[in-house]
Amino acid sequence: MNAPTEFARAVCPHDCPDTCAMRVTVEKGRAIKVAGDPDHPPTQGVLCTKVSRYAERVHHPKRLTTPLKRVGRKGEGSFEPISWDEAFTFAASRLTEITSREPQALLPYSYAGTMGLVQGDSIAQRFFHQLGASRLDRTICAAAGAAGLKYTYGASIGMLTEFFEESELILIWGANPIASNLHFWTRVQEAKRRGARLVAIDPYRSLTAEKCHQHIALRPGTDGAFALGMIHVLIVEDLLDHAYIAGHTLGFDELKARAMTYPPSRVAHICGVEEREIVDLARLYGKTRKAAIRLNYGMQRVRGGGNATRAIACLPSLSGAWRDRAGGLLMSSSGWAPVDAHALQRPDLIPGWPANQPRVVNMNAIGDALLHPGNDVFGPKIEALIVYNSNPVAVAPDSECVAAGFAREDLFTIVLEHFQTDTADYADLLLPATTQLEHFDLHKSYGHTHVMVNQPAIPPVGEALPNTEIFRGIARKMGLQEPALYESDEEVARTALRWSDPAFDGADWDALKQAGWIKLKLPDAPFANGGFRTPSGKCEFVSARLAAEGADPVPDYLPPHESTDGAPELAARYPLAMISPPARNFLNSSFVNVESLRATEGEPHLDMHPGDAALRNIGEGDIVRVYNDRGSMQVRARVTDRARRGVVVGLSIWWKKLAPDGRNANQVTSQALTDLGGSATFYDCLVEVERV
Ligand SMILES: Nc1nc2c(c(=O)[nH]1)N[C@H]1C(S)=C(S)[C@@H](COP(=O)(O)OP(=O)(O)OC[C@H]3O[C@@H](n4cnc5c(=O)[nH]c(N)nc54)[C@H](O)[C@@H]3O)O[C@H]1N2
Ligand SMILES: Nc1nc2c(c(=O)[nH]1)N[C@H]1C(S)=C(S)[C@@H](COP(=O)(O)OP(=O)(O)OC[C@H]3O[C@@H](n4cnc5c(=O)[nH]c(N)nc54)[C@H](O)[C@@H]3O)O[C@H]1N2
Ligand code: SF4
Ligand SMILES: [Mo]
Repeated sequence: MNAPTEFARAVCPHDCPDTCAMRVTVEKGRAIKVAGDPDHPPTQGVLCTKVSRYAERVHHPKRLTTPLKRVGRKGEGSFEPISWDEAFTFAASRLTEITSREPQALLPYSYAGTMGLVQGDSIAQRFFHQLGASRLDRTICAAAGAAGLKYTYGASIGMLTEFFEESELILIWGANPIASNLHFWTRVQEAKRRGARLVAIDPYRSLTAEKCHQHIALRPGTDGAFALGMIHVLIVEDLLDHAYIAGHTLGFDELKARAMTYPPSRVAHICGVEEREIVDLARLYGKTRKAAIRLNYGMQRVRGGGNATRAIACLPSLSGAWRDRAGGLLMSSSGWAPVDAHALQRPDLIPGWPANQPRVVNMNAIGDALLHPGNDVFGPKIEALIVYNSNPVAVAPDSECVAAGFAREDLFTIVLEHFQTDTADYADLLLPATTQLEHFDLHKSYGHTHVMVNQPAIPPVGEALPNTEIFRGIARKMGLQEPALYESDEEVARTALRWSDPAFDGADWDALKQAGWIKLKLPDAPFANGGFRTPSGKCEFVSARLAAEGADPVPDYLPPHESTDGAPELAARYPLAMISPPARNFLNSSFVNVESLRATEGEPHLDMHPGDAALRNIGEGDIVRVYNDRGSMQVRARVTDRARRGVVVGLSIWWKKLAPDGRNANQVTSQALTDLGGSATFYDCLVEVERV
């Protein structure tokens, strides 16, 4: 007899702009199929390949199913099962001992393993705040771009994704949507059918770039110069919307003065492209009414990422593209959602807040923070670390240093995970967390403008618990009394949104819960009549806030830390610029352990231009060593002109222990930060490559 089949509605939790609605087929308490919800407009019934395999991940034989306590050496990954009561007691006694001496000796480390507002940073943040622990600056991905948008538009807001279908010109800039923003690519396909021209700006001929009409393969980290060159042409050839500039922007004269120092001849030299590529694109852009820019995070993982974002963000305000709903720019839509971060995370629980502000550790410098404690830069030594929703030993830059930090015998580390990742190997206490199919959550999106509710579809696998419940369990054993720590997941979700915001159009929590999602009510062309969220209400070419912080108020080009201009001596020793953008079948380091997806990616590769390969006597399929002063890894070379001359590309992020040599691309990346936002500089990395 067939078991009864149930269907549940869920939301894809992954760090992806698409935030799909999922329908889960459940039989006998197991998820047997996960599919895209045909009723959800952004999802259109389709999931990407990875998440179509979500059931395989949820019911993977290697899911963590009980709490585990370390028995072997640090990093060895040997554990024995213990009960939840023992786990909570152990965690509470160690954390009480450490934080009663020095609260800031405890540091959270988390990112976007789930984008859910509840399982992401609600009870967890309240817990750390209540203890007065160190705070983490969550900067590993998008902080430079977010800062660029904040100083220019006032928030992470931009065009509405659906109207790209009507655009006549789409610049796909530092973005690879076929791999990392699939549902946006569907819109682009529609625009193409209607006659739009597609231009990719990317050092690599990505899956997306090869499908565009034109591909401009500039050097990594030179986008700021490219944009200033375009601005130069727009000004010199008077392809400007003077009325828009006069009414809705601030600082045109200062921007003009800056752009005049970037004639196309100079820019061509900086970017390693032809002069006419800049001039022709600027002309086409300036003359097309419905000109849209899909800017994405690939271009801001370099020293000048914040300034480059600002320079590019000026373009639609110069041309007046904002006047049409199919014109403008989208980097992130996350700022449209009226989320009440204060209510979610309760910084007021910090003892002595707001006078007492515990130190902030930038997550990109976790290696240095763990290894070089006690100096002025990092304050008190970090003695306890709780990692959740992240896999830093694989994903954080300068991995040699990160792993050495995690290996400290005097560091007490708790890891909340689905699997025994590279990071979990270093845990003292490894706690099994539920997946999205097993817990409740609330989501906004950074690629569309729906707010969505995730309902649990199946009971927890093994003894797994939601992150929220794990933090409540530790708090209870520590004797913490604060009621905010013990609110239920749904209570947390209910207070997470500012319902009075006009974008909710009178809807409330019950309406959202009932419907599963709400589309925010926003104008089709958000800045057609100005209305930016900056202090001036204008698009700020010149930023008084930046000036007040002692930074350059006008966007400029900053050469990469690691480049001939930025560090000539280093560039002489390490002449190749390495970028390591996401592989299509992984999601950061998630899914690397799903066998079918790993099989599709094959093995770690390095794409290298035939000219660069010949110089080093490297042939297709050779095993090569990629190295610099920070470390090295071995991968298989693919000799291909997908990589431009001088650039090597290693699609990422492999679990180290599932790579043939036990290493990954972050062996060579650096802890240096961006100009604005303190973001990571993964694509600002010089290496040399040799045949093994
Ligand atoms: N399949 C899949 N999807 C994902 C992810 C994943 O791992 N796998 N990760 C998710 C996450 S966390 C994020 S942040 C997004 C990332 O997705 P995107 O925001 O699209 O960013 P990246 O994929 O890092 O880079 C996009 C493109 O930028 C190019 N690029 C690198 N350096 C430069 C540069 O200096 N200038 C320019 N113009 N281009 C450059 C890269 O070659 C790449 O093709 O994707 C999300 N979606
Ligand atoms: N070389 C290189 N390095 C990079 C990048 C790159 O392009 N190149 N990209 C960077 C970027 S953009 C980002 S965003 C970061 C991403 O780095 P991370 O945010 O660390 O992302 P993942 O590697 O996917 O690891 C997320 C982990 O969270 C776990 N997880 C998921 N859901 C839950 C949950 O509900 N509870 C708990 N406890 N755990 C959960 C997953 O099992 C997974 O192991 O990596 C960065 N690192
Ligand atoms: S990873 Fe992105 S495209 Fe894939 S299902 Fe999730 S939200 Fe959709
Ligand atoms: Mo990211």
